[in-house]
Amino acid sequence: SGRPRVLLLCGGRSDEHEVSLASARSVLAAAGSAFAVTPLVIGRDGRLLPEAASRRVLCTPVPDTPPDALTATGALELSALEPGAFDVVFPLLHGPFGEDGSVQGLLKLLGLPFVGSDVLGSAVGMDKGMMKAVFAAHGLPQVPYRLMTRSAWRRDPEGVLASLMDFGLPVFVKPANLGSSVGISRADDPEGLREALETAARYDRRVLVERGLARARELEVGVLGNDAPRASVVGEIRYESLFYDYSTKYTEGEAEPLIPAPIPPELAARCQALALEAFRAVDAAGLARVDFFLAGGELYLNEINTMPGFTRTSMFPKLWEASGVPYDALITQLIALALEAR
Ligand code: G1L
Repeated sequence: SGRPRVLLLCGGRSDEHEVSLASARSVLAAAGSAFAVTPLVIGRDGRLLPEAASRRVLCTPVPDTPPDALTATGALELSALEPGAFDVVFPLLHGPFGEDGSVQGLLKLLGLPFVGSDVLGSAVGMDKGMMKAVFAAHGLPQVPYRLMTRSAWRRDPEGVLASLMDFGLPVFVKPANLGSSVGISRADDPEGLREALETAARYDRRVLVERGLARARELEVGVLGNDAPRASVVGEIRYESLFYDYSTKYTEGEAEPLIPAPIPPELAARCQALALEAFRAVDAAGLARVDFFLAGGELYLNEINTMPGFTRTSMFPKLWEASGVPYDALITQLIALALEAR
C-alpha cells in the first residue's frame, strides 16, 4: 500500500556529476507526486550525502556539493540501501563508479530492483571495445576500428602507427572507457595520430581507433522495454558548425535536435530495427539511446548508451515525447519495467 518508494541515486565521481544532478532534478520534479522519492547524492569525492543534504543539493538553484554537508563516513549511509527499504532504485549515475555495472552489482547483491540495464548490459555498454566486439559478433554495421592496449602503444609506437596506416585519415582516437568524454581526439595526419594516441593512452589502459567518416549525419533512436523493447522515432543531431563532420560532436557548440529526423521512412525503419538489435546484443534493459552515423548513403551503428542524458530536454526523453510517451509517463514506465520479472 502507499506510493512506491523510489530511491534516486545521483551525482557521483565523474565529469557528468552536474548532468546527473540536472537529470535527478527533472526526475524528482516529475515523479515526486506519484512516487515517494528519496534522493541520495553521491559527492564528487564519492561520499554519500545524507538525505536532507541531498534534498538541499537538488533543490538549490546553483547546485554544488557543500563540503560541510558531507558525512565523515559516507559508507555508513549505505545502510539506507538495506533490502526492503525501497521498492525500486533509479541509479542516475555515470562514469567509472556508476555506469560500468558496479552500482548495478551492488544493488543486485542487496536485492533491490533498479531501473535500467543489469550488470552485463551496463558493463558492455560502458566499454567501447567490448561494445564494438559484441556488435561485430552480431554482424551489425560499424566503421572500421581497432582496439589496442596502452602497453602495446608504449612498447612499439612505430609498429602501431604503421599498422594503422591502412585505415587512412582522419581517424578518431578514444579511450575505450565510455564514461569519460575526455581524451578523445581527431587525427588528420601521422603526427596528429601520434599525439592522439598519446593523449588517449593517458586516460585508459585500452584505446580505440576508428576511421573517420566524411560528412556524416548523426541519427539517434530511443529504446524502451525489457525482452520486448520498442524503438522511438528517429532523431537527428546537427551541430552549429558549418561543415558538420562528426568531429564537431567533440567540440563546443550547440546541438540542434531534429525530431523526427528528415530521412526517408525506409531508412528510419532500418535505424529502428538496428537499434533494437543493438539493444538485444548487449543485453540492455529498461532503456537505451542508440546512435548512428549516416554517410554516403550507408548507416553505421556508433554506440549504445544504456545511461543517456535524462533531463526533460535531453534527446532520449524528447525522442519518446515525440513517440507519444511524455516525460512523466516515461518515468512510470521505467519503474514498471524495473519491477517486471525478467
Ligand atoms: F536508471 C536509468 F534509467 F537506467 C538511467 C541511469 C543513468 C538513466 C539515465 C542515466 N544517465 C546518467 O546517469 C547520466 C550520466 C547521463 C546523467 Cl543523468
